[in-house]
Order: sequence, then structure tokens, then C-alpha cells
Amino acid sequence: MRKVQRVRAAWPLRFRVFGYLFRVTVGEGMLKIWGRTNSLNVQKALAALEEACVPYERFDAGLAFGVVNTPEYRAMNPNGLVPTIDDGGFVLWESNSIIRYVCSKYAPHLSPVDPQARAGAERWMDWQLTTLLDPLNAIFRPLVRKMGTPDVAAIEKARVECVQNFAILDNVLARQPFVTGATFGIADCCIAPVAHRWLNLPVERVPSPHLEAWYARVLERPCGTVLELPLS
Ligand SMILES: N[C@@H](CCC(=O)N[C@@H](CS)C(=O)NCC(=O)O)C(=O)O
Repeated sequence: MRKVQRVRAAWPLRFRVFGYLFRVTVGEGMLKIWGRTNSLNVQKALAALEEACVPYERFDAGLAFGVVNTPEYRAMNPNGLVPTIDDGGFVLWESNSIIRYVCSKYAPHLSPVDPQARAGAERWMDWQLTTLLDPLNAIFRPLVRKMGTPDVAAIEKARVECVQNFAILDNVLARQPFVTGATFGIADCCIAPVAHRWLNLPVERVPSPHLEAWYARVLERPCGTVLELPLS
């Protein structure tokens, strides 16, 4: 499998060097992640790694890059989907589980332990998977990935759902700077790539000043580097 990217440079070099030396010293080696950078679920995992300041090696995988159907990959991830990580021999798939793991282990400040704060954050992560994702895909796949013949009525129905969903976020972000309160956390890692996709889709949106202000704040953070690519 071709290695395409080493440590990213979003954080000051001294933090990266410290992280690298720490991992080498304790014998963990560099964390590995498989997945193409235009995948939403890969972006979520990368956002967590960037925010947690974890040095990593990324390997392109999925769609045109293949890899996901090789026996070696399937042994790690039997779904044949991306992302997958290998952290010193600990293999994990499912983007939200990766976010939880990376933040709990490497960035506890992003990962609440208080049961109510934890549930509050995880609620948004579940909501991203169960509510935000499907209508977004119903627009993204035909209009950006050019998958199938666009069904205008289905796209419009999905657009209306997205407008309603993102209005919920806009209302929350009118009261606080980040999804779960005053500081950036796991829920922001999870939702930022989805908002990036919504705010860049070629469809009509209603004004969402608080969502857009939050997104601008997120772009200034380490995870903003993950969101630089145009949609593809
Ligand atoms: N529930 C999984 C879904 C993973 C998933 O559907 N990944 C997509 C990319 S976003 C995928 O692997 N598509 C096939 C491919 O890229 O070959 C997760 O959150 O990690």
C-alpha cells in the first residue's frame, strides 16, 4: 500500500516533534490511517488526529485508489470501507469510534468524561450519522460525484431536509461558539466536515450566519487543513 502523506504541519513543529519522539520512545511507531482525503468519514478522523496533534501516516484507499478490497485491508476492516486506523497494532474502523478513541487517548480536553457532557457531545455525533448524513449524500452523490441520473425531486426534498437540519445547528451556534459549548470538542470534529460539504454544495441555502461564523472559526484551527480540498 502506497504511503502518501506523513506528519501534517498544522501545529507548531515542536509539538509534532515531541509527539513523534514520544511515540518512538514508547515503541508505538507512527499511527497509520487508510482513506482518501475527499471522503467525509476520513475527514472526520483526520480532523480528530489534527486536533489531537497526533503524528500519523496516511495511505490513500477507497474508490479510485482501490486497496479496500485487498485481503490485507479486509483483514483490518471487513467492511471494505474507509477510514481505518492502526495505532501500534490496535486496529479500529468507524469514523465516530475513531474520533472517540483518538480524543480520549490523545486529547482528553476534547473528550468530556462527565456523563451528561459526554452524552451531550455524543448526541451530536449520533445525529450526524442518523440525520445529517443521508440527505446530504442524496445531493452530493448525483451533483458532485455524478453518480446515477440526478432525480430533481429527490434532490430538492433532500435540500429542504438539509436546510432544516442545519437550521438546528445554526440556532445552537447562535448561543455558543462551538457545538457543545464554549470550547471545541469531539462533536465539532465530527460535524465540521459535514458542514464543509453542505456549505460548498451547488444548491440554494438559507442564510446561516452562526453556522458560517462557526465554520470560519473551525477553518482557523488545526482541523481546518483537512477541509481545504474542494468537494470531489
Ligand atoms: N460508518 C462508516 C462508513 C464508512 C464509509 O461509508 N466510508 C465511505 C467513504 S465516506 C467508503 O469507504 N466508501 C467506499 C470507498 O471509498 O471505496 C464510518 O463512519 O466510518
